[in-house]
Amino acid sequence: MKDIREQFLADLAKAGTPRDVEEVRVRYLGRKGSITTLAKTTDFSKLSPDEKRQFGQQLNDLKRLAEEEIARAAEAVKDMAGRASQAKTAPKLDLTVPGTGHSVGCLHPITLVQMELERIFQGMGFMVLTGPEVEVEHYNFDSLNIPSDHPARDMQDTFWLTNGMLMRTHTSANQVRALERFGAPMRAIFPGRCFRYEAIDASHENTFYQLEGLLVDRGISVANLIAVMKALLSQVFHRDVTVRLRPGFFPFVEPGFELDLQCVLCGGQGCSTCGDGWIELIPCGLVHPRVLEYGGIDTSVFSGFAFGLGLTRLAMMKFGVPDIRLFNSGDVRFYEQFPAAV
Ligand code: FA5
Repeated sequence: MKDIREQFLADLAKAGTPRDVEEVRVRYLGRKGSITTLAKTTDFSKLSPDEKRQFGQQLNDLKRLAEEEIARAAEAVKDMAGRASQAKTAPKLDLTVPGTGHSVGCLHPITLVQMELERIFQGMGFMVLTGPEVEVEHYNFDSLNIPSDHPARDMQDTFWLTNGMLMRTHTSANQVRALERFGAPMRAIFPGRCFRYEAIDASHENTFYQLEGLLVDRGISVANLIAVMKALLSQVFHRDVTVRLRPGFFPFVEPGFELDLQCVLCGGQGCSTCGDGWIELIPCGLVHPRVLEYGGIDTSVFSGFAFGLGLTRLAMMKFGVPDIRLFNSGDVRFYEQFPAAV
């Protein structure tokens, strides 16, 4: 029994896999295993009662030891096998490999300029409002003194929806909406996306941003309009820029102007972005009385000015972007070049 015990422990110590352990179990505790055979083949009748008791107890002890040791060994090799297969599939840790780092998102350059303008206009007491991008004809055209037979409609090629609505062609569509809602006096800006069926080039997109401004109060004149435009441009560019004001026609203003910015890319020499050295930036004028009336405003008391700043074009000039198509390109290498805030 002593020999069997020692041999059993030695065999078990060598068992390194679940299969080895099972083999040892069969060899000692199986039907023909040495411990089982010893119990079966011992002729108890030849033993004295004392010897019987002693032998029986030792045999039981050996059996229990064998069972316990096999159970323990089976657990141990199972753990080892699990760890080994995990180690095979787990990625190896190489501390010398350069880290991947986190890529930090950044604000879109148009968002940066929009936020800056909102700050500037809020400083002058303007509300920041928004309106729908899918608009009804009334607010985009008719209430702005552009009836359906007016040639001015041709100036803005439009995406019509099958239900008669349209993708707004300009943020001026917000004017009468706001007048109806807030009345006069009021001052607000409306940044947002506009859509036109355009031939695309370096300075024209089919989807671009404008920032509309509307101020209605008592005794508003062109002098107020020019003062606000000057305050705006000096704060946006943080330096002197050359502008020119020339007459411009829009049915919803009277008189109407075009405020052009001398191209900051070529210094006014003329380039592929501006053409003749000037960028049309802020059409503006005094709000046409008919528009005020559409908004329910008493024109004998109130007058106002409005402007429709090309936000995308302003971002081009501010950051020196030569091609408008880059803004909608989705190219991260372009976006990454802008500051986190302005
Ligand atoms: C208008 O959209 C008028 N609603 C502006 C206005 C508002 C006039 C209030 C008077 C009073 P215009 O079509 O010119 O006007 O567009 C205004 C500005 O939007 C342009 O000066 C230009 O900077 C920008 N813009 C127009 N079309 C595009 C385009 N396809 N791509 C990029 N920017 C454009």
